[in-house]
Amino acid sequence: MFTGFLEHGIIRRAMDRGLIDTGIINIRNHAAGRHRVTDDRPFGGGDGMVMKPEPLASAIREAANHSPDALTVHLTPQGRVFDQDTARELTEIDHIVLICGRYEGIDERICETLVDRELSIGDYVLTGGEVAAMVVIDAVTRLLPGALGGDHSSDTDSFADQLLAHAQYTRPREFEGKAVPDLLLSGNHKEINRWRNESAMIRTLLKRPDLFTERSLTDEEIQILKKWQMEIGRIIKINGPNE
Ligand code: 9D3
Repeated sequence: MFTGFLEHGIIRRAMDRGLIDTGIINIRNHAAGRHRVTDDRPFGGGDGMVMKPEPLASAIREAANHSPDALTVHLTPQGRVFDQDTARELTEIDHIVLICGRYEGIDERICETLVDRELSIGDYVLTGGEVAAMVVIDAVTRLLPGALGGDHSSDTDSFADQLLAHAQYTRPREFEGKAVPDLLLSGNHKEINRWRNESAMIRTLLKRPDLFTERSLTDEEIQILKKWQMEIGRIIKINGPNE
């Protein structure tokens, strides 16, 4: 599951540049017996299977051999939801062991003794923790200095990235009868910047208004909202309710 993800794009480049290093431990190699069983029926009965503690403990200890001071993170639906702040936090940590569960979950004694932190990636049900681990690796890696190449450092200033991105266009200037906004072809970078800020504000307002509750507004942003407020006010005045 991990190799395709690790072998392409920005993650691959971050590996090549030595910004990150990854290792994958297959729990099956830590399971005993001819059948290499890693799961068992839950004490107390019920549906589904639980991951046995011994192979998990052995696998986590192998990981700890590679990086003794690692933070162990269990990907689980019961974890706190992973967000951009958490991604930023994790960039400060040198070694992370990501534990990916299968089945209904892992034996609670592992959670108590070998897990430092629990993370979920959102309120939907996956089949296991691997995709969640890749989400964490992806979001953290792209924040590491040098990962994106060029100067994307604006990404780390936490203000700009709390809004949605502005609308984007590339060639051709006209596509299936739809033209690119003239202003973007004007070469007036001050105007273009203003347009982009306005686009970002209005898209956020329409598509993700919840994002505004997380941050305060700059003077420019207040001006943009007031302009639209006036525009909307005018429409209501002209077309407003019939008596
Ligand atoms: C019957 C209760 N289920 C919880 C909703 C059990 C269960 C479902 C799915 C237990 C584990 C899983 C597999 N999911 C993950 O391992 C997982 C996950 C997820 O399902 N959603 C969001 N984030 C994550 S991180 C790991």
